[in-house]
Amino acid sequence: MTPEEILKHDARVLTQAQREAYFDTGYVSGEGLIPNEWLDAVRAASDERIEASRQEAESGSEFDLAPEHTSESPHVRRLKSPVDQHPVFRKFAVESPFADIAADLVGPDVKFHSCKINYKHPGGGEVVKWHQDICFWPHTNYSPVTLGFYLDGCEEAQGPLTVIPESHKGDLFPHYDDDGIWTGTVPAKDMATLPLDTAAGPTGDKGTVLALNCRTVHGSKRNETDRVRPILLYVYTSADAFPWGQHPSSTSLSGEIIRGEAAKFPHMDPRPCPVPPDWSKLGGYGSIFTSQEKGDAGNMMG
Ligand SMILES: O=C(O)CCC(=O)C(=O)O
Repeated sequence: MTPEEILKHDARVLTQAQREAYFDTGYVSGEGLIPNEWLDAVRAASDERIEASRQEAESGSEFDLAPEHTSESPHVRRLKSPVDQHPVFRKFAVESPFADIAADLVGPDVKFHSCKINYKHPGGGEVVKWHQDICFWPHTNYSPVTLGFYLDGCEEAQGPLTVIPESHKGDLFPHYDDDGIWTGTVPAKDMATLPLDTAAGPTGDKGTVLALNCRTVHGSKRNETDRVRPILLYVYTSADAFPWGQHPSSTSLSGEIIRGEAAKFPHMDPRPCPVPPDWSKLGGYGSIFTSQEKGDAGNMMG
C-alpha cells in the first residue's frame, strides 16, 4: 500500500496530522497513546524477565548480556523476542492500541515482524550507531514501521532514539565496511552526506511512543544519567510486504496477521535494498550491539 492509500483509511489512534507527519518526515512521536494498564503490565513483565536474567551467564536466545552482567547486578542490553518470553508481551503485540497505531501507519492489514526491548544502561554502553532497519531485514516494500514504547519515559540525557528527518526519502546505504564486512551501521562517509544538524530525538514521559519508518536513519547516544532507559520496539508491516532473505530474529508471531486480512499479492517497491549477510554464516544474528562492535569508528553517536 502506498502512503496515499493508507491515509484514505480512517485513523484509529493517531491524528491525521500525526500520520501525515510520519510519511513526511519518516517518524512521529506521541504521549498518552497507550492506556496506563498496558504500561503497568508491560513494565511488570519486563521486571520479571530482568530478574530471570540473573540465572544466565552468557547471551543466548532470550538475553543479550553486556560483558559486565552478573547475577548480583544484571546488565541486559536486549531482551530478544519478548513475545516468546512472557504472555503479556504477546498480548500487547496483538490486543493493545499498539497494533492500531501500526494500522494507522501501514494500512488496515497488519502483519507482525519482530520485537525486542533495549535497555540503555548508565555508564556509556549501548550506544547505537546510525543505521537503517530495513538493511537488516529487507522486504518487498518499505511499509515496515518500528514502534518504540518508552517504559519509563526518556529525557535528553538518557540517549533518546534519534532520527535524521526525511532520510527515509533518500538512499539505503550498504551497512558494510570497505572490506565487505557487515558492520550494521551506515559508513561514516555516507553519514557525511546527511544533514546531521537536523537530527531529532523526541523525548517524553513514560509511555511515550515513537514510530520510525524502516528506511529512516537513526541511532542513539550514551545514557548520561544514573537510570536505565528501556524501550520496547515492535516491528509491524503492511500485510502486502513480504520479507526476502533470512529473518534475523524470527518469533512465533512473525508473519501473523494482527489486523485485517492476508494479502493475495505482494506490493513490490522498485527501489533497491542492499543484500544483508547470510546470518547463518556469521553464527546467527546476535543483536545490533554484536553487529556494531565491528562498526566504523567514525560513526559514533556520542
Ligand atoms: O535502543 C535504542 O536507542 C535504539 C535501538 C535501535 O535503533 C535498534 O535496536 O535498532
